[in-house]
Amino acid sequence: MEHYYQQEIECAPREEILKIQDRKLVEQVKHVWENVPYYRKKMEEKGLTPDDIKGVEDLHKLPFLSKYDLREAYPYGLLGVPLKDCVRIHSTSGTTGKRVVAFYTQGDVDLWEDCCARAIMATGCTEDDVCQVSYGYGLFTGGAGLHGGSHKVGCLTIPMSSGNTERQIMFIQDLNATLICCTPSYAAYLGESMKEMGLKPEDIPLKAGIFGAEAWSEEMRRDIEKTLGIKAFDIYGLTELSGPGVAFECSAQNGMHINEDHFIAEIIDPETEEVLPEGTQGELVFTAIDKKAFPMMRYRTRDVCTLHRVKCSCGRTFVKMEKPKGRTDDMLIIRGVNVFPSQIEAVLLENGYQANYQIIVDRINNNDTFDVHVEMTPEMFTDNVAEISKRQNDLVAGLKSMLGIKAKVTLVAPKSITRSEGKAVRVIDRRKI
Ligand code: DLL
Repeated sequence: MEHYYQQEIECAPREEILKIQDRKLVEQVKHVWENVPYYRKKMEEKGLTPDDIKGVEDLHKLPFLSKYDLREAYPYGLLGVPLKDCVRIHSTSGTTGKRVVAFYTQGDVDLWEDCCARAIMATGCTEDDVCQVSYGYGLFTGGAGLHGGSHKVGCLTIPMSSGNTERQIMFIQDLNATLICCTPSYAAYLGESMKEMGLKPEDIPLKAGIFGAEAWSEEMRRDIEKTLGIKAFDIYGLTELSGPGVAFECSAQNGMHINEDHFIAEIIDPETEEVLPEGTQGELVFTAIDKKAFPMMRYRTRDVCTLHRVKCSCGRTFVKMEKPKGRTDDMLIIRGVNVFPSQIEAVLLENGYQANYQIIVDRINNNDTFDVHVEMTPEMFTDNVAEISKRQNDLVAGLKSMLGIKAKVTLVAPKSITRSEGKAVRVIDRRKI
């Protein structure tokens, strides 16, 4: 049986959702025009006033916002309400430059937690479940978002945060956690640690997991489902748009429903900025139509993705986004070829490896070098040189057929690549371009 948190809206006919979007967009444009001088100036530069935006069909006229604008307006320049009306901030996990600081009113927190509650119930979990939140708590939105959603559903919530893997497993067992929320790379690491402790999937009570905050492949999903004995669901979001829960996966497990009563999605060509038809791959752009403290208009996410409006077996009518392929700023251009870490990951998992790898790119004598370090699993670990060499060659061939270019593959010992409790670091780009 499919469970919903807000069935009426999640399954509303398209026309009804469009009407809601039209109304909210018009209101939001007025709100931003009156309260965010930074964006008003952008509209004026395009010769626009709020009267020009009568509904979703006029969305394409509005100016974009990007990371650049957030940096320029840091910290208060995009605030849509007086600071005294804000109750919370969160911040991105980025390591370079100024971080993004996002503000929330109580109403903004409320709608964000609703989105996370929808994601939790779409996994089949209800108030009868025990939800272990193993995303980081703090400035990162993962912990707070899923924690709030779990409360709204009425789950017994374990606010674990990330780290201390043995205690994570002990709590799952002792407190009967049935749902776990963390990054997919940490879920894979939990599986690995369980194996080492001699635990089998049937020894733990987990039945579902909600994994997001970084790109992960279908192969990795199958791997996690097998080692933890659960169903693994994707969840998408970003700090600028509140956090996790902008989109979430349902029982169909083939793409994430975007919460269209709160966010309008578009796909654009990142070069020409032209809006592309549904079904075409491009950069995902979001307009938040409810959020008042940090109202993002046509925000360029840099995530590369495709949208599909299809009838879903779960009954939800919200448009679906595919798993993001990567980010435009994550995409490596090696010897002129576009390479996403997720493509490399898919080849590794197909060949029986786990997602423990690192991509090292450099430029020597004007030529790009492309090295992939891959951990052997404990089962395949050997000192037989001929066998290692065969395995390496197989991976070189697999990567060549996926990417069209040759990589140097080095197999390394199990556990030699540093594990991450949050988002994994997959790429080291040493090129000085
Ligand atoms: O990662 C929010 C989040 C927390 C999402 C927990 C899901 C679960 P930021 O730190 O601002 O926010 O990073 C946002 O992470 O633009 C994507 O590039 C990437 N990302 C988030 N979810 C997914 C996903 C949180 N399911 C950036 N698949 C986004 C692929 C994802 N990439």
